[in-house]
Amino acid sequence: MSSQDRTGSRRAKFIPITGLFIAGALALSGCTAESKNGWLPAERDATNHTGRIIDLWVNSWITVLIIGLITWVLMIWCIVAYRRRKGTVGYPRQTSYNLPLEIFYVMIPLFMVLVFFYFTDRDQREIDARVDNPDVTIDVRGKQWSWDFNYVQGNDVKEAVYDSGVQAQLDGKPFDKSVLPTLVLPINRTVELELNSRDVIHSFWVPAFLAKRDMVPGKTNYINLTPTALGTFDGKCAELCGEYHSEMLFRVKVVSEADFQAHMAELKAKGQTGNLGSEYDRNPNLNEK
Ligand SMILES: [Cu+2]
Repeated sequence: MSSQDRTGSRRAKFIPITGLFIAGALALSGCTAESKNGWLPAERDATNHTGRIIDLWVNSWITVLIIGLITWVLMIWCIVAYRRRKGTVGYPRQTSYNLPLEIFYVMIPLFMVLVFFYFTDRDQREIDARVDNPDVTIDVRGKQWSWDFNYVQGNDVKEAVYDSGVQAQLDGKPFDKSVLPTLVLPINRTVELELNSRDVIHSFWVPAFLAKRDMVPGKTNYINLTPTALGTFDGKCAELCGEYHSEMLFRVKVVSEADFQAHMAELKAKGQTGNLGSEYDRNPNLNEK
């Protein structure tokens, strides 16, 4: 067999293998509901932000996979095409200082980082923008190890009311989620959550909303969103905050406007009027106003 034939048969083998690899990658990334969401724990329409976050995540992955594929193919090609052949002696030709090539491989990654930066920054601004005059303002206070939800008087809250939670009891027995403190939100209304802590650093996290933000003593952080799907979602503290951190659970219930008003009336009927504000914070140094 001549050397030309050998190269030909090798190439004939290499192409189907590469094809198989690409087809396999595409099949694995097939279009299940989970893969369309980039395996994030959220539906596109949970809030006004979730679609945007899912798009940023999925498109970033598609981009890096394409870049990865090009890089891997080039690497494998170099390894195969320039491998040491039988009968070769000594070192291969040593090269250095290829200025155009060096500029090329500095500029391309820099360009990619800037593109990622641009889209991340654009979406983050959009997500973090505070709405003027939100329909519902809720002062959420994290405490070791539960939550207080203060519905602050405003457009959709006729009278200030509160709900105060106690920590979940995770003792290994089947756990009844209905006893968890529940943040009730009306669908399609603008919501501002004022995130505060009564003691140590906590973190407000609702996976289904793709929203998580630290609650720092003495500082108010904000989450602005509009829930756009009815449902009940799990929430938890996402910052190790002491012995019973894992029991610092809550739920978010997105309900109709009528059900929201019914919940406000229910809290009022229980006598839970007014708000449990910073006067109940545990760190006295932070209460100086
Ligand atoms: Cu916590």
